[in-house]
This record gives sequence, structure tokens and C-alpha cells, in this order.
Amino acid sequence: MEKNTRLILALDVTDREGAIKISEKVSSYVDAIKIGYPLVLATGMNIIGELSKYAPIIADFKVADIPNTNRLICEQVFKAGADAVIVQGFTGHDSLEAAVRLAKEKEKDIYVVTEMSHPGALDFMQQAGEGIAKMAAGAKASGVVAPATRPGRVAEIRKIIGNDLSIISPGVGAQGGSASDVIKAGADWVIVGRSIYQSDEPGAAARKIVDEIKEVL
Ligand code: NUP
Repeated sequence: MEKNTRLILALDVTDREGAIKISEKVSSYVDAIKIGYPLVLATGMNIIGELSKYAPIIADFKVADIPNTNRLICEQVFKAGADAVIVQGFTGHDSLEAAVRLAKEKEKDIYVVTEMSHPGALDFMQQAGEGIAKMAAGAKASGVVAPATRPGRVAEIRKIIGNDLSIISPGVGAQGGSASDVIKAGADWVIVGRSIYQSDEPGAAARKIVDEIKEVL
């Protein structure tokens, strides 16, 4: 993914026309569009290829299975036209390595969830976050997903992974995180969903976030 605006749109809408319309409006402000279960379950896998006209597609399927199944899932998602897949890290090194191996073969990217952005992530995930970050670096994943709702944790995770891996960070806007704060903490990209796609003017909303990021670079 090319580092330009440092904004990734999370497109969690459930209608095809709306998804295309919003993608058209924001395409010049985003480095990628992240899609996940809501949109794909509502419209089908073809939406990945359709939206890839507007930006590289990150498929947020939070893949969390045994190595062979992880590989099979990633294979289908890349075949559909995605440039990257988000996988969970808690399944351990062999599951992650299977996904990364396949991605490298196809010249695609794997991003590994460390600790999630919502409050419930403190119940179980946070304790594992640093170990997962270390594992992601060891497996040579392209990057990790870390919470914009906790910039301090993003800074910790940056220390662990060094500069070879990227950090993509959700939780800005609707979940309370700030784009500029998490970029300052070491994130490479912010992932923003509702604050953009629920706006009356998604293009203007995206541009505002891009401008906010520029000010702290
Ligand atoms: O830890 C995570 N938090 C999170 O919100 C990992 C994620 N992948 N996400 C996703 O980012 C979430 O599923 C949604 O697609 C997006 C954030 O959307 P919003 O809160 O900006 O609407």
C-alpha cells in the first residue's frame, strides 16, 4: 500500500450502490478501502473486485483458524482481488505463518490484529497484544492492527515491531480516538468508518481527516 494520505476507509455499509457511491467520493483521499463481513455478506465477494477500481482493498476477515484453513481462506480472498487480508494473531505462529507464506507468494499483504480497539479488548486481548506484535514481526507480516483508542499502546507496539512493519489503526472518530494523536504515537495509517460513510458529505469528512493528519507529520 502506498503511503500517501495515510487514511483507510472502513466501508461497513450493506448496499452495493451506496458502497460504490461512497468509494467514488472518497477515492482521492484514501490509500485503501477496508471491507469486511457486513459488506461482503450483504453483496457477495464480487464487491471486492468492483471496489478495487477505486483503491487497494484490505479484506478485514480477521481470519482465525488452523494453518491450512487460514491458507485456503486467504487464497480465495486474494483471488477475488483483495490486496491485503487482516488476520487474528491469537491463533499463534503457525496459523500466521501459513497466511504470510501465501501472501508473499501472491505478492500481497497480511496485517495482524494485536489488541482490538473496543473496551472488551481489555478482557482478554490486551494481555496478549505485545506477544502477538513480536510474533507478527518475527513472521515478517506486512503490519499490525493496533487501537487508535489507546495511542499509548500503539507507541508500545511500535517499539516492539520496529520500523519494518506498518501499523494500521482503527478507532478514530466514532470510537473516540483521534487521528492526529495516533499518528503521533507511531501509526502509519488510520482506519475510519462511520465518521466518513455516515457523513452527509463523505468526501469532505475524509478530506478533513487527511488535513488533520498532515498537520502532525
Ligand atoms: O481493533 C479493531 N477495531 C476496529 O474497529 C480492529 C478492526 N478491524 N476494527 C474495524 O475498524 C471495525 O470492524 C470497523 O470496520 C473499523 C472501525 O470502524 P468505525 O468505528 O470507524 O466505524
